[in-house]
Amino acid sequence: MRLAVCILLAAAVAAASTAQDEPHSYRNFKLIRINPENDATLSYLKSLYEEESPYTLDFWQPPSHVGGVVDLTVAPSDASSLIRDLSARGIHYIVAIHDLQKAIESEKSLTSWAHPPKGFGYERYNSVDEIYNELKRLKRERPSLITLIDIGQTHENRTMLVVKIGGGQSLDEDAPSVWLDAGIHAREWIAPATAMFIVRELVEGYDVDPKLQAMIDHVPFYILPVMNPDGYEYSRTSDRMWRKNRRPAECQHKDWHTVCCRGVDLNRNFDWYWAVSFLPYFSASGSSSDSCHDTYHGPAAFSEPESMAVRDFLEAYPPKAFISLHSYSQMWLIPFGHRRRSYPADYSSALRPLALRATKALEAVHGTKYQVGTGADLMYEASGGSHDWAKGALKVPFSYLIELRPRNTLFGNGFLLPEREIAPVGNETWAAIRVVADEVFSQFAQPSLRGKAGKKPETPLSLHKLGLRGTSTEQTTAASRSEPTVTETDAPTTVSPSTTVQPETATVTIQPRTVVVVESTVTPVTLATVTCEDYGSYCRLWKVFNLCDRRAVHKLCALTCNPQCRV
Ligand code: 0X9
Ligand code: ZN
Repeated sequence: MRLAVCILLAAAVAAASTAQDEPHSYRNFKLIRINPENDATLSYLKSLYEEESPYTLDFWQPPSHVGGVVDLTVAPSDASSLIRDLSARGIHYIVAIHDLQKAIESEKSLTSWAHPPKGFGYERYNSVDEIYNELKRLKRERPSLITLIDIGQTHENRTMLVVKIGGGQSLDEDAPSVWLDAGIHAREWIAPATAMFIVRELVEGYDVDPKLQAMIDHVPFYILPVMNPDGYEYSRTSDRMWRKNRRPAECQHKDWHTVCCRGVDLNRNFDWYWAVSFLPYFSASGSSSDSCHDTYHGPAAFSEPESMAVRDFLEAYPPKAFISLHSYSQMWLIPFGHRRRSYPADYSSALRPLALRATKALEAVHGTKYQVGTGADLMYEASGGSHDWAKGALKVPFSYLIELRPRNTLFGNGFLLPEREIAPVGNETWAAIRVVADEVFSQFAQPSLRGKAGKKPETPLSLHKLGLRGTSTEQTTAASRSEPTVTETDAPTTVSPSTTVQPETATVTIQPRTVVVVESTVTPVTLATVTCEDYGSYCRLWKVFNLCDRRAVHKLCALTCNPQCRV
C-alpha cells in the first residue's frame, strides 16, 4: 500500500510540476466506511494500511481498534475488487460517498455556484489571501482591539499570521491568554472556517456583550487561522485531499525505483516523543519515517518553519489554554495522545472536567455530541502532536485538540463538510471554547484583578458584578461528577516517571482504565409497547454503525437494537 502511495504521490508531484492548473480529479472515487467488528477484520485493515496493498487507498480514519470506525477512499479502478474482497471476508461496509468529486463540488453552497462571490465570506471556504485580507480589514476597523502578528514564513514564503484580539496592542508574556490554531492539516477546511467564525464572534461580541468584553480585556485570544497555508492553498488548487505541509520533495531509493515525495505532517513534527512509536509493530498512524506517507514526521523535531514558528511564539508568550482545531469525528481530545492510558497529572482533576463542561455547552447549541478522552484511547497512538507538546513540554494548563464535525456514522462526508454547516459548527464550537476561556479568566485573571483592587482574596470579585460566572475548580469537579453521559472506572492510580525520552515529565498512568462513553439518550421502551420485529440486514448495518441510539432506528429495529427483544 505504501509503495502504491509513494508512486502515486511521486506521480502527483510530477504532474503538479508540469500542469499546475489541473487539479486532481476524484471522479468516481468511493469513500468506504467500515466498523471493524473483530480482530480478524482489524488486522486485515491494518495490513492494507501498513503493508503493500493491491489497491490505491487513502485512509481518512486509519484502523486502530475493534469498534473504531475506519474510513478509506478507493480509486474507481480498484473499487469493485476491494468490495469483492470485503464481502468475501464477511466484512460489513457502507459506501458513504459514491463519487468523491461530486461531494467535493457539493461542499460549496448552491448560491456560491450560481453567484460566485468575490472576496471573503464567513460561511464560505476562503483562500489564504481572502482570510488575510479580512483580518487586515478588521484591524483597520478596530485598531485598538486587534493586533496582527507575523510569526514566520512557510516553505513557499507565505506569512503565518496570528490575530490577537483584546488585551491591548502590546504583547505581554505574563498576561493569561488563549491560543487557537486551525488548519495544521490542509484538507480539514472546516477548521480555518471555524477559527474565522470565532474571530468574528469575539470582535462583534466585544461591543454588545459586557461579560465577553471584560474577559477579552484581561484574557486576549491569539488565533492562527491557517497554520499550514501552503498545504491549504495546495488543497484548494491542486489536490483537495492533501494533508501535509509543502516541504520540498525528499527522494528515497526503493527496490528499483527512486521515489520523491513532498510534505511533512506538522502534527507529528512537535517535540513530544517525536518519531517514537510505542507499538510493537510499525504503525504509520502513529508517526511515519517514510516521506511518502501522510504521517511523515519530518527529518527532526521542529524541522518545519510552521511548527518552529508556533513553538517560538508560544515559548515567548505561553498561553493558559491551547486549542487546536481539526476535523473530523466530533471528539474533544485531551493529552496525551502518544500512548494509550497515559495522562497528565491533572487529567481527572482539571483537563477532563473542563472538557466535559465545554462539550456540554457545545451540545446545548444544536444537540451535537462529542466524545471526550485522549486521542490514543479514543483513536490511535500518535507521537509528535502539538497539543501533547503544549501540555507536556510547555506546561500549558489546558490543552486540547478538537476534531470538529462530522461524526463518522453512516453518511457523513468526512473532510468534505458542506459550507452550509460552517455557521452551526462555528456557533457550537464557540460556545465550548468560551467555557474554556471563562475558566482561564476565573483561574488566572481574576486573582490578579483582585490583588489590583486591593481586596482580600476571599472577597467575591467585582467580576460578579458584571455577571461573570465564577468557575472554581470545585465547581468544575462537581460538574464532571454529575455529567450523565460518561461513566468512568479507575483502578488505583499510580504515579510513575515518564520514559527517558522526555525530561521532567511525570505521567500518571492509570491501569487498567475503562472509559465507557454512552452517547445514547433514548428513553428505554417497555416491552409491552414494542413489536420485536425489524428490517433485518439494514438494522444490523445500522447497529454496526452505532445508530441504535437514534430514536427512529431504535423503533424500526427493535429486534436488533432493543436488548429486551433478545431475552
Ligand atoms: O492524526 C492526527 O493528527 C489527528 N487526527 S486527524 O484526522 N485530524 O489527522 C488526531 C491526533 C490526535 N492524537 C492521537 N490520535 N493520538
Ligand atoms: Zn487533523
